[in-house]
Amino acid sequence: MLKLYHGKSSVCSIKARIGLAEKRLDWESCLIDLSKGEQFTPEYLKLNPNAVVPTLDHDGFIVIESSVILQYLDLLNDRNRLMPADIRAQTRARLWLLRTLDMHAAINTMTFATAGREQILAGKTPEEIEHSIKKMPNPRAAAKRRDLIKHGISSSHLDGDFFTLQRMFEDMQTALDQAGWLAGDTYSLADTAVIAYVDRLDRLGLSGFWEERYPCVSSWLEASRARPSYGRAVEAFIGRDEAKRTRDLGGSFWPEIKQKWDRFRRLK
Ligand SMILES: N[C@@H](CCC(=O)N[C@@H](CS)C(=O)NCC(=O)O)C(=O)O
Repeated sequence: MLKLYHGKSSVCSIKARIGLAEKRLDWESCLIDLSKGEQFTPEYLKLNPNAVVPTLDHDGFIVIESSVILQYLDLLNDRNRLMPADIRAQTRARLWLLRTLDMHAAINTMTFATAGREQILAGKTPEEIEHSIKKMPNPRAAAKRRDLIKHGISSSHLDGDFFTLQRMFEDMQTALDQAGWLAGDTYSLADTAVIAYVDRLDRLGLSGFWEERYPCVSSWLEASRARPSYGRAVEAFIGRDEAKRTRDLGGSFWPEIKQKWDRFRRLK
C-alpha cells in the first residue's frame, strides 16, 4: 500500500499527488498540518528528518524528496509511463526534475514574503513564530524563513530568486515554443514536476511574472490544469474560499514586486 504524508496546499505535496493521479495509483492519505507544526513530531521526523512534506511510505519503504517520489511512482507500473523513452526527451525531463530544487527555493521565497507571511503574522505571536522557526532542522532554511518574516518583499532573497524565475520562464518559453510539453511532444514527468510551482505563483496572484513575456507558459498551465490529475490533486484539497484569500493577499503585493522585477530585468 502507498501512503502519502502530505500538506493540503504544499507545492511539493501537490507535485506528488499529481504524480499519483497521473499514474492512477491508489493511495492512503495522511495529512500533515504544517501550520500546526505536525512536521516536527518525533514520529514524523523518523520518516523525514528534514521535517518537510511530502513523504511516501510504500509498505515500509520510505521515499522523500518530491522529484524522487515522482520517479519512484513512475517505475511502479507501466501504465502511462511519464519518463520519456527517447533518450533526449528523457535527458530534458531529468534536467527539469533537477531544477525543481531551485524553483522550490524561489517559490518558497515568494510565498513567505507575501501571503504566507501575512497569514503567519496574523495567526501567531512573535514568540510563537520564533519557537516554530527554531524547530526547523536546517539552519539555513530557518535563517531564510526568519529573514522573510522580518523583511517580507524587501528581503535580500528576492534578487537571487528573480534570477531563478527569469531563467525558468525563459527556458519554459523556449521549450514550449518548440513542442507541446516541457520535454517534447508528449506530457512527461517534467510537466508533472513543474506545474505545482507555476500553479502556486498563479494562486499567489503573481502570474504577472510570465503573462506578458512568456505566453507559452500560460497556455501550458491551462493545458496542465485541464488534465484530470489537476482536479484530483489540487482542487480537491484547496477550497475556493482559501484560494480567493491567497490570491487577494498575494496579489496585493504584485505592484511592488513588479517594480523590483522590472528593475532586476533592466539590470540583466
Ligand atoms: N526538496 C523537498 C522540499 C520539501 C519542502 O520544503 N516542503 C515544504 C512544503 S512545500 C515543507 O514541508 N515545509 C515545512 C515548513 O515550512 O516547516 C521536496 O521537494 O520534497
